[in-house]
Amino acid sequence: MQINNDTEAMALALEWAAKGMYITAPNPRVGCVIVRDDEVIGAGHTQPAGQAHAEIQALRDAAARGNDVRGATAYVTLEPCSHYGRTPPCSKALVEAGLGRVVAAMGDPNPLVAGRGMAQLEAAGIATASGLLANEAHELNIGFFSRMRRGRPWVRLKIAASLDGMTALENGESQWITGPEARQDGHAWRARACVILTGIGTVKADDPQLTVRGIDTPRQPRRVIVDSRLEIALDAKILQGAPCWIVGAVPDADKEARLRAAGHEVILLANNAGKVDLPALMLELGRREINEVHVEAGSKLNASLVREGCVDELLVYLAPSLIGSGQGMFALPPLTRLADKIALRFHDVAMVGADLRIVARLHNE
Ligand code: AOF
Ligand code: ZN
Repeated sequence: MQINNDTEAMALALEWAAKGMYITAPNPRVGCVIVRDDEVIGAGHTQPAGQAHAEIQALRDAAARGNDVRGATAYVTLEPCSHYGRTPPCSKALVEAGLGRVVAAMGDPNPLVAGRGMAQLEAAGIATASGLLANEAHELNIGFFSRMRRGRPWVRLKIAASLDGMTALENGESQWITGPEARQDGHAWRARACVILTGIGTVKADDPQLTVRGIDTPRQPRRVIVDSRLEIALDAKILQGAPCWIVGAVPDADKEARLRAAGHEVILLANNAGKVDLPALMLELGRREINEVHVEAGSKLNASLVREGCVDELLVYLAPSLIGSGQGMFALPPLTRLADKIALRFHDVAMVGADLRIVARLHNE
């Protein structure tokens, strides 16, 4: 494949990074492309944690193809690591392989790296550059960056609604508001998250599984249920198949023991009102190396999460239909001053099948 300039090479490295979408967590998805004389001579992406980083994969690919990387340019979507973590430093491997130049899309905010990767390359006489297609690289690992910089995951809240903002009829019926393409698209967003979060209200009302279906992924996100009084029934569908984390506020030795005996973990985090302390939960998820949280919950938990500053992004599918009256997206209290509104910023909009997909942000990572 002919590479005409640095931007084309980095765009290709980003494509490689995306191949790691569902497998690298808690590590970031990184891609690496090695180019010599306008030809790609090696490429790779991050493997599951504990296995090779993107740079090592690309070096191995070049070697397997009999290509000499000495003097070549490596394009990486993240600054090469400089530390001994689960794996040895990529900066060292690049130096030893004799690369001539390394271009990174952006720096690694991991305090263990934070500029030292590029510095080590420069100290070894390798030419470096950083900042090419940085926005794209940032979007790909927004959860990892959030965890590194803020100590908490990037929280994305998904809603499917009619154009007039109803998520269900008054009788609770909600199954097919949006079309099949939007539902499948929703599964891709679930798949990239480390955690799928819901509330006991949704478990009781819908008994959802909240698993990823129809996506080629080796891993199911961890399911987490906010359930202040540990009311969840052991035969709830969400509790089957894999250990869940149940987040309560009110201790109850019997209920805790029963959930634990069934293989689940109980996390107790109460606020002053005797409810789950949601901001504390997000910090706890950050400590557990959760990068991206995907919320699918009802209007009450949605509202609490938004009001308590825990939501970074809304992923809203709007169907071309009107329902009139029913259940809303957020059970927020009425405002008396428009100035008190929760302000968003539209980030992206697309048609998905017959539906509209809107990504709106409350925060920047
Ligand atoms: C890279 N290339 O492909 C990725 C990097 O425990 P380890 O050794 O796997 O290191 C994990 C850290 O390495 C991770 O927190 C992040 O800072 C960086 N990720 N670095 O050079 C890669 N995925
Ligand atoms: Zn590395």
